[in-house]
Amino acid sequence: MLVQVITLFGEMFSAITEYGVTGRAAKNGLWQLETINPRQFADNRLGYIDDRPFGGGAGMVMQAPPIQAALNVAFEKSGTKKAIYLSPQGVPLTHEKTLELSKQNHLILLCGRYEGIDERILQANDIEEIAIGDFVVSGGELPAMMLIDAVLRHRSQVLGDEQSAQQDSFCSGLLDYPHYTRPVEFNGQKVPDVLLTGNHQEIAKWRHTQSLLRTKARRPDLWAWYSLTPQEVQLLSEDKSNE
Ligand code: 4G4
Repeated sequence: MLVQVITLFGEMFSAITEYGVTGRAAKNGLWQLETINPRQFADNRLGYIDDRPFGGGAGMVMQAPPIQAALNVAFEKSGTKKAIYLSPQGVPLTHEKTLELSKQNHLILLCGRYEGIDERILQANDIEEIAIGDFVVSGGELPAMMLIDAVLRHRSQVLGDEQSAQQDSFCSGLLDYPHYTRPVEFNGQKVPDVLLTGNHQEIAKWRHTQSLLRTKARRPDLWAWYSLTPQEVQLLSEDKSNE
């Protein structure tokens, strides 16, 4: 997969090209990053690509011409004409969207700084505006890295264990269950007994119940849409903590 990112701060992306599972996947040639700095298309020797907003107000706006030039470089090389703009005004990113994007061979991401980019870029191109959450950060780079990481996790060779992406939270529409490892006792807290029994069926039932209880408690939005199977209704009715 070729991921092209239009950014003023390409160096930041070493966080995903050099570390962890995404870093190993890059080293193994499973994906490739190309950053394009719109500064190289500035109309001035100092490389400024921002200007004051028409209509006044605080902050600066990224100018359309250097962004369009950078997009054109990405379009040219990848043979695609679609791009994604990470912005607080975007449609919220979901598990389903990351899965859909993981089936593409190319991704082009546009990272805004200052107050964002000139709106005419969004009108003149096939650009999907995506938000990773209802909060604002200083630039689109961190959101872009989160999107890339989430997308790469769906590609089968990226995670060592083929099963883990499937087992991840959200595949089922439920939050993940709690995890424990050695030691058996820490700070006076013991690992739940059932996990030490070796009874795989009981362990699976306990984990499933924990996922249900957590989702109900923490994510009423997900819970409202979740339709319980008869077995799940049974699991919840058997759980002592849910009376
Ligand atoms: C576009 C417009 C994305 C991009 C304005 C980007 C949060 C998200 C940015 C800005 C972002 C998100 C600097 C206000 C960069 N913040 N939730 N910041 N701002 O996905």
